[in-house]
Amino acid sequence: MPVLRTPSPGWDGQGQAGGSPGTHRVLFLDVTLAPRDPQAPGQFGHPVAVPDDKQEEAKSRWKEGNFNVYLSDLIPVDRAIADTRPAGCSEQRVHDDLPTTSIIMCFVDEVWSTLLRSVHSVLSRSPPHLIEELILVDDFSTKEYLKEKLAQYMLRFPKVKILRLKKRHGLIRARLAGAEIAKGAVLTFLDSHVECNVGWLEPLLERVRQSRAKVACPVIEVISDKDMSYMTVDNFQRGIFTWPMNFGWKQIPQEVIEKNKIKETDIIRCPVMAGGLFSIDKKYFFELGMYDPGLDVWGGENMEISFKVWMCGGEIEIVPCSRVGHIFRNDNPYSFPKDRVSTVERNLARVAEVWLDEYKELFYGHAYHLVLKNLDVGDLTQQIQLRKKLQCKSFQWYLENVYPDLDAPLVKASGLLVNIATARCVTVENTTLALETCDVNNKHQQFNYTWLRLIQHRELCVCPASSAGTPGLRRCHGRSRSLHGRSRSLTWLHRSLVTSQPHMTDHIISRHLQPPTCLEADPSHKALRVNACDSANPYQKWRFGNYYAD
Ligand code: UD2
Ligand code: MN
Repeated sequence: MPVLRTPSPGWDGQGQAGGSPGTHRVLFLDVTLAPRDPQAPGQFGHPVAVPDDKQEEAKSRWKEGNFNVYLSDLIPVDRAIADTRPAGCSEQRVHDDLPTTSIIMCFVDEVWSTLLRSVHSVLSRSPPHLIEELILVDDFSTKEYLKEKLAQYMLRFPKVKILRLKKRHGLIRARLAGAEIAKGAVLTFLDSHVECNVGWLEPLLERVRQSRAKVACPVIEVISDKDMSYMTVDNFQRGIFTWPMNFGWKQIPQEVIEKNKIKETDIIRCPVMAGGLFSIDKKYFFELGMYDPGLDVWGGENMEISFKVWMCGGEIEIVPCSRVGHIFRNDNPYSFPKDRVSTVERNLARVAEVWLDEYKELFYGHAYHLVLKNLDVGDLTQQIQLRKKLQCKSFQWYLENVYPDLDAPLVKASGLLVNIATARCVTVENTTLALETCDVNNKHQQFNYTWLRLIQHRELCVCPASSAGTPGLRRCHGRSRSLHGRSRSLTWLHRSLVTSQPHMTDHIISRHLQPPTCLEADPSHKALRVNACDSANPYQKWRFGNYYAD
């Protein structure tokens, strides 16, 4: 029989005293199967050491989950962990009428003890009346213990439902399958190797109750993959991304914290979420079109949902009083139907195509191999229609209002294009190019060097050889990511060979011609030509007026 242990009074003993009507102090619940053994390995989230005579076994079992599976099996499934919430969290009040939630936990070949600990931590540290159900979505696991044995074990928890997928869907579509059958007002997604800390749930639901367009994420703490200890993380972390859409964490600068008097318990608005752990109003999730179902297996869905939420009127928040531990692993312990890298790249390219507007060039510029391989991202009609229907804002709005600290210059360089030897500037004369005296106010001397490596003047691009055999101009046509065929012949390398050819950085190189050739000022000083590249030749060296990126 489960024992209910409440180290501090669960309900605020004074009823409404000290708080507004209809609210209560966040519940401190921590149910155990039996009184806890303080000597048990890993108890209280402490680190565990592998005994000398078990090193081999521990090593050989590592690959079952890409973490210390041997130790996970030693640790009680309902171990205690330190209450890592910032001071003040336990006094916070939440509404009595919080919405109920369906917990959705997808897994594929998850380690037995870790999956159990995840489930136990949810059920023992959440107010039962708020948990509508816990849906375990089995994404076509191959391990025998996850079949009948798991079903039998979970019989003791009437709220646990197991949804078995008939083929491998990947975590994105598996979550959608869970969402389809969920009955709670709010969906709460969790990974299958987590430990929810005390008081984790109510603060998340409180945010969603406040506004259905708030998507609430707990602080993700670290369960060590090596010694299974539960470790807290620094406060004031935001979820961010860098190009080409790599997720990361970034601390709010100390001066910003001081200037704005940000407290440890304050909600943190995030440009993007990590992906795995969040609560979202179910109806709102469906209105947003859930995840793009064209995203495959793993990766990029956190970018998609984050952009979608922000640009279509919602908010992504980290709730410091809600804390959940997660085993971070160096590699996925399961196989990918296709390889991991190309799966994630394709997912991200779909996200870029639908959400990034003109900024998608930054994505492709930072992942230029995708341009070269002419990646097929599949049909985007539905996603683009959805964005229209929801009347979402532009990516530029997102950058200005949500993530102003992201470095996102639309082009790599711009302004005059000056020849070093002659100090003269490339000038557009009707549809041809000439070298003239430089004049910053001359509109015909303005060029952009784009992320797609075009040298662009309005809709025209510098091409290495026009019909006259000299460099000329051509329509850049469609500036799209698919730079196939003719338009790829319009690409130039400039300042991008710093590591491989440091003596050629000032050159403007066309690799389209064989051997590669360089843009050069003609001896007349009035015209342009292309010639065999020569690192010492100053007539082949160029400088744009402004550089925004390397
Ligand atoms: C992070 C997220 C994860 C997801 C992923 C990008 C956190 C803590 N984790 O990577 O939730 O957003 O980024 O997509 O924010 N799974 C399946 N089927 C699959 C693959 C995975 O069910 O084909 C399950 C898996 O068992 C796990 C969950 O999905 O419970 C997330 O996978 P992960 O733990 O390998 O991802 P993680 O934490 O590296
Ligand atoms: Mn995970």
